[in-house]
Amino acid sequence: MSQLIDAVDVIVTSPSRNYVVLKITTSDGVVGWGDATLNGRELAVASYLRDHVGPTLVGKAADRIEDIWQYLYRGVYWRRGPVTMAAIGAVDLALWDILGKTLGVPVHRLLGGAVRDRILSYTHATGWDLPELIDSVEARRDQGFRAVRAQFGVPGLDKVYGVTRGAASYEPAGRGVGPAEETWDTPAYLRQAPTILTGLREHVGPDLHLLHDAHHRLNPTEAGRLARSLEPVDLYWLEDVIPAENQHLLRAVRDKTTTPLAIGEVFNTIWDCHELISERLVDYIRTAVSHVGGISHLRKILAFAEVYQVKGGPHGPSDVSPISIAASLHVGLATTNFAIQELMGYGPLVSEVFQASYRFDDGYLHPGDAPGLGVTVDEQAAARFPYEQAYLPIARDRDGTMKDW
Ligand code: EZ4
Ligand code: CO
Repeated sequence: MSQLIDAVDVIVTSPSRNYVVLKITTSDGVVGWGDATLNGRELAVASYLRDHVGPTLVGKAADRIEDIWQYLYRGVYWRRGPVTMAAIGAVDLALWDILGKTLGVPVHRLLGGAVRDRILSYTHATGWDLPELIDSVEARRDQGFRAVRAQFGVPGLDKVYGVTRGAASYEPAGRGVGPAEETWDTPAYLRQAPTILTGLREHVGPDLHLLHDAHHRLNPTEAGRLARSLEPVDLYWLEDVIPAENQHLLRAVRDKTTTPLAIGEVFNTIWDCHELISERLVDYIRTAVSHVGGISHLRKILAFAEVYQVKGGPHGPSDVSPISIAASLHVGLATTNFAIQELMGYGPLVSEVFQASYRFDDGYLHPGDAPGLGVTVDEQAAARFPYEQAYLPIARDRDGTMKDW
């Protein structure tokens, strides 16, 4: 006899960043946790779940995970999009968590079991100039990381997204009623990138994996030039060189370079990125487990990608909660073409709300063997950190024109 879904609750909490947590409780009192966080649009997903999804799930069998996914996707006229898919993702994560807890097994065992012992992980390093960047990368290497994303300042600019000056910690979403505004200069960036990343490679030697993120700011001509100029750096990947929705334009970038390309943290379904995969315009697909409709849908994307020798390297910044990191790691442990997991890391308050059983050791992550996803949420702690408006900064060219995010 299946357990029924008894209650669906939404918790919004802000332990230094805003997180939306979905709590599903079954008739037997089993609790499953899902992540519904959508950076800068958190309350839209909270309302979608609270007002439209939650009431329709009460009374349904909690172990019919795929059918509930289809019900929320095919059964609704309005499909796709980040708000819808983050909401479906949260439900999916919570239901896999419940199934694992009910059976007493970690979720990766429900996905076919481990195909690897541990999952390569990368984190962020940031430095305004080469000496600062080297310090930051070396500090990450001292922590055990074998793969590091390197972001750097651009001469003539005051600020660059994802880059700090000095040793300040970096938390990209600023609190306030609207986004901060920054100035951007593509020619100056294109001049700086090969200089600083070549210098970094010379310093760190050949073994450390280096990654770099261009945050969708280039056109295909600029992107091709950048990717080609970075070939001597031997990047693990170059990320988000052009706006992600301009998929077929990636061919122009591809044709100019052998630098591996990664894109897709803004995609929400397989229908958003199937051409990119089947035409092999990327080496790595970056869809995040919660933003792409959960474990059930990420598995389908990766199964499709496996056919084309494209690998998964999911988004994992501090704006997806530890519940998503755990879910992604369960997928990663059980999915053969899963390459690497981004782990930006969290501020100290986040662990007061989320207690995660995944572990980091020697540059690799493991989801742990706790039943379900292995993350619990302290609701009393969550209540101490009410929602605050917070947004990523936007960037404009020197003449005031908006840049792509
Ligand atoms: O800009 O998480 O790869 N990581 C990134 C992040 C994203 C933010 C968006 O919410 O690109 O820094
Ligand atoms: Co990115």
